[in-house]
Amino acid sequence: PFLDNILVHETFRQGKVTVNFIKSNPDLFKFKAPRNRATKLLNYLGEVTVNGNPDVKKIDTCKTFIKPKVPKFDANASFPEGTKDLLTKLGPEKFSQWLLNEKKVHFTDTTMRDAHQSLLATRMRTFDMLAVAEGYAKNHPDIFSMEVWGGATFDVCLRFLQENPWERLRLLRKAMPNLLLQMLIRGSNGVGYKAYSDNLIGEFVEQSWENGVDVFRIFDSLNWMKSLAPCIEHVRTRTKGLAEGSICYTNDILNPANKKYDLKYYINLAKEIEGAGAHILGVKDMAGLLKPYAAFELISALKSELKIPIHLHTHDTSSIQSATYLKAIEAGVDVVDVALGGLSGLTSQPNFNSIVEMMKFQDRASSINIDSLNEYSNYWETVREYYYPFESGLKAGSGEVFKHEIPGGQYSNLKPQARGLGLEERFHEITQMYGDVNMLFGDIVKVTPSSKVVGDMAQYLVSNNLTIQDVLEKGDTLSFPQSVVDFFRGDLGQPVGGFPKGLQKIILKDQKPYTDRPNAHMPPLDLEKEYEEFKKIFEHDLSRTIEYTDFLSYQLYPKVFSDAYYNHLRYDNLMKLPTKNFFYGIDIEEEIIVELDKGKNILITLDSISKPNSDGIVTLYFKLNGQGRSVEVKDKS
Ligand code: 3PY
Ligand code: ZN
Repeated sequence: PFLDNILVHETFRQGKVTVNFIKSNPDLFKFKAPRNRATKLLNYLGEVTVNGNPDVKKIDTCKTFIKPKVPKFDANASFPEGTKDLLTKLGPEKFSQWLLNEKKVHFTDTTMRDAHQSLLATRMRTFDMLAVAEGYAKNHPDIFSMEVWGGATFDVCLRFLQENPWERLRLLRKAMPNLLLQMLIRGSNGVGYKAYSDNLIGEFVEQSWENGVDVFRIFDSLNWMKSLAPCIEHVRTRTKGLAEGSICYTNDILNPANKKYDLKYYINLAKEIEGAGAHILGVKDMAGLLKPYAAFELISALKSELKIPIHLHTHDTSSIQSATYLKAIEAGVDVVDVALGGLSGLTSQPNFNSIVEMMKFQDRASSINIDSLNEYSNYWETVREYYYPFESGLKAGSGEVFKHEIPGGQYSNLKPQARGLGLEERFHEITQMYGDVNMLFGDIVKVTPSSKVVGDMAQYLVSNNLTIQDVLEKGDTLSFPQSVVDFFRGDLGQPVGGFPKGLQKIILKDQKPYTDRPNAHMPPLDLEKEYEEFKKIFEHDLSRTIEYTDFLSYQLYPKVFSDAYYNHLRYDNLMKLPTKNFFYGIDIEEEIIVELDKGKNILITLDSISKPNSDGIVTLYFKLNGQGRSVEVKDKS
């Protein structure tokens, strides 16, 4: 290919080659790779069949899968009008008024974001979503919104699923053009774990809107208004979408001993969020701590104090959160977050299907077709089996969540993490320590990324057999996890009531903390210049077109993006493979159809696999559209 590039080069063809020809023409090194996509996919299938998917740590050899049943829909019918059409017609301000005037309770379906983030370590693949997205949008036009993006899905898409999160968004947008698509954004932390330059977050918000997001649920992991407000402003000024500024709920407003996070605190914060221009107020109960009677108090007060609609989110870790929804609905909440039955409950959201049944024949009942909803729940129940290695192993709801206050998504991750550290049998010590660390830190709001700091500290203390007392007495001799040091320096902002000063000194030692916005220390990114630099690094293989959204992925997660990019060059777009084959490879005589492009399908079958030769090389004999193809793979076992 290098010679080809020389032969077609303008300078060469004009016979003007000098000694510096190669040095001064770096584009000679840009090779147009053959677009042999099917071969690349066969190489992947060969690799994963012989050596496994590195993300799947434990295989159950007895496991069998049932083919998921996709509920019927009319592919030729047009999409019935839904909330997205209404937003386009009304614009965000009037849309918000429309919602406020609705009598029935509305639903956000979190199945494609928070539900699998909280139950299956965020591993749900676009393939399984796309199989039902169009039918779901056609059969359920009365759903308020589909939460499909943001939170941890962005990182996990690239890091573990080898998918482009922007492509997921665009495909879902196309498949559900009538419904509002919703994302979760961590204010100044975007979809990452640290603060980013303000102009990068602005750009990210704008591109999220351009690629399909309508509702931006914005929160700050410390409920710090200074980090929330700029993001609300980005949505207002750079998109025509809805800014859902959110309060993160912690502690218990009905506990008389709780002087910090009482009703007054939440009402004041909510008013500030409304004042900053939010179109909707989100009440984000990330750990599922909002008990039923507290929900009635809180939602009633918010309804009487605010002029914008209220959208409630919870996790069913304790298993009593449907009672919370009942009381919140009685108090007038406008929208609640639910997950389809097959992916609901425990650390996920309450059961959509059952909540719709609960509201049947009531004043605020919704018009959702429950029979169809049940079919989609069954679909997800079957699909869920493909993801068995990522199940957390939790079997029942736990009242202990009211003690340790661990967010749903983190709780289900903590168990595998403890296993990884060899601390599985001390899991309950870790959860208890989490609660103790929270109190040591001054009772902070705990949600990504502040929750990670508390989790890191709890695991550090348990694994080193240290106590809270040890931290206070000999903390100056201990070296704490980096995330804890960064947090006490002010890198995630300022917690409610400030940092406990004595502890801050113990943790920071000689470092100086700061109290302004972490973003204030970051100069704006020179987007144009950086994009050009980015293209120089990545635009050398034309089999993967570089897009501006890739540049944003790179800015948020440089290493993760690079790895995913090179993986794409090697194996092509793995999003196209069925989930069973992506995680577990292909069986002998199994047939798979892969749609490379619209209407362009390939049929793959595996005929046989050789024994490893003396170099450990295994040959897999495939048929690709009936033609024999062999692939060689080094057996790493
Ligand atoms: C996230 O930030 O990913 C969350 O889901 C927080 O609750
Ligand atoms: Zn959540």
